Amino acid sequence: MVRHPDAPVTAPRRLVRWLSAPLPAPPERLRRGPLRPGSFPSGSRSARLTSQLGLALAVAFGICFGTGLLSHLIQHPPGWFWWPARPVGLYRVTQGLHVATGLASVPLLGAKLWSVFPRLFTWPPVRSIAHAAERAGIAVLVAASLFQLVSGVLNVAHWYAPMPFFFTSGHYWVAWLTVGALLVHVGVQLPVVRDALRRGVPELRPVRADRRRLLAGVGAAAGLITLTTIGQTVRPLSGLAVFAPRRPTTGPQGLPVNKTAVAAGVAATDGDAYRLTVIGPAGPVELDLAALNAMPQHTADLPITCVEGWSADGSWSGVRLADLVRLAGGDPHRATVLVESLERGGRYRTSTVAAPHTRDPSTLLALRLHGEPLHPDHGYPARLIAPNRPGVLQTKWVARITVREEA
Ligand SMILES: Nc1nc2c(c(=O)[nH]1)N[C@H]1C(S)=C(S)[C@@H](COP(=O)(O)O)O[C@H]1N2
Ligand SMILES: [Mo]
Repeated sequence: MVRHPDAPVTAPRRLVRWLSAPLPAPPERLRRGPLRPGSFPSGSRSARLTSQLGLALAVAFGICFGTGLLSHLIQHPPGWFWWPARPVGLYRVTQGLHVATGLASVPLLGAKLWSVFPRLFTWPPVRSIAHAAERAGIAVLVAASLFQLVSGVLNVAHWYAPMPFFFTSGHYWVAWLTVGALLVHVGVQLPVVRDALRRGVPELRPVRADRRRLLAGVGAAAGLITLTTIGQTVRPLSGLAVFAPRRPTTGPQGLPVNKTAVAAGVAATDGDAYRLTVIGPAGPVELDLAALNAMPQHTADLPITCVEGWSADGSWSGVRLADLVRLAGGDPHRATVLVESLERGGRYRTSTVAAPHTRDPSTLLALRLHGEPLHPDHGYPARLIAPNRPGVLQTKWVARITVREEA
């Protein structure tokens, strides 16, 4: 479109002009150290390298954000959200992807930051207001991305000391900040990326060789991290999971433990004195272990899938949750169930079971694992186990079940 020279300058245009008007440069004598021209002679850095790393990171961050958001919604479901009970291992896949893409992003982000590092010292530091805003946006993006990767790795490693905040909330809110800053960054840089990746753009041979070597190295690092950790959730690779904090077969009854009975303060639970209370429309029902064992028993092969990325298969048997709901006069097809633990405190002492899981025949109040009574660390005398649910919702040491009818 050709604008007539006498056409009036519109307000948005005036704003753009004002934002991109050159600001006075700082005095040249401040241009010292890394700010001097030619401070970064490395010829291996190129727009193409940065763009390719950026593309890989955008894919990894995109998957990581999507699967992370899903996990958050499953744990804190808003009214509109619905999560099915089948396929039973779906959450195992999505959460495995979340942790794997997050871990693989570590070398990708490292290489990406190296590739743009000299730009930290561009001169003049700020050319215009628009340029200042862009640089501030990048600062937010870098800080938020580093925060996400570092806090995620610390959480997987159970090292909470360096995190003076509740991990889950911090990781969740900063995820939005990261994605917002990332979208702005992609929007601004898209033309540059498109140019850099266009075929036929000449590239000096040594630059190309360096770029390929670097990409191969970063790819190998990401592959190695994946290979040595993914076995925590992909059983056939469990032998390779030397860097995974949890091996899927290490623990009592061949299953890892998240919180022990001692840590939860329930190690002294006496099976003979145990009573399960089921509260429903027909009033409260009390069941001891003999009564629970006298009910129809069912077996379900279901994984425990911890949000931290490990998962392990178990063969659980016990009473169907749907049968307990019926016993208390509820309708398992419509009922939501609140499950409460003997544990006195702790963030995971209760969980809510939505209707799709309540009515699922493989959702059990499990009394046995692999045919033996539950080990205290796995929830003796009774624990919830349901298909396609995060580990944090698989409440151990269940004491009380409250049936709530859905509208
Ligand atoms: N009451 C109670 N139940 C709980 C927890 C807890 O801290 N308290 N931890 C949960 C978490 S985070 C996971 S991953 C699973 C692990 O089950 P496991 O220890 O039997 O493998 O239990 C869940 N059930
Ligand atoms: Mo967990």
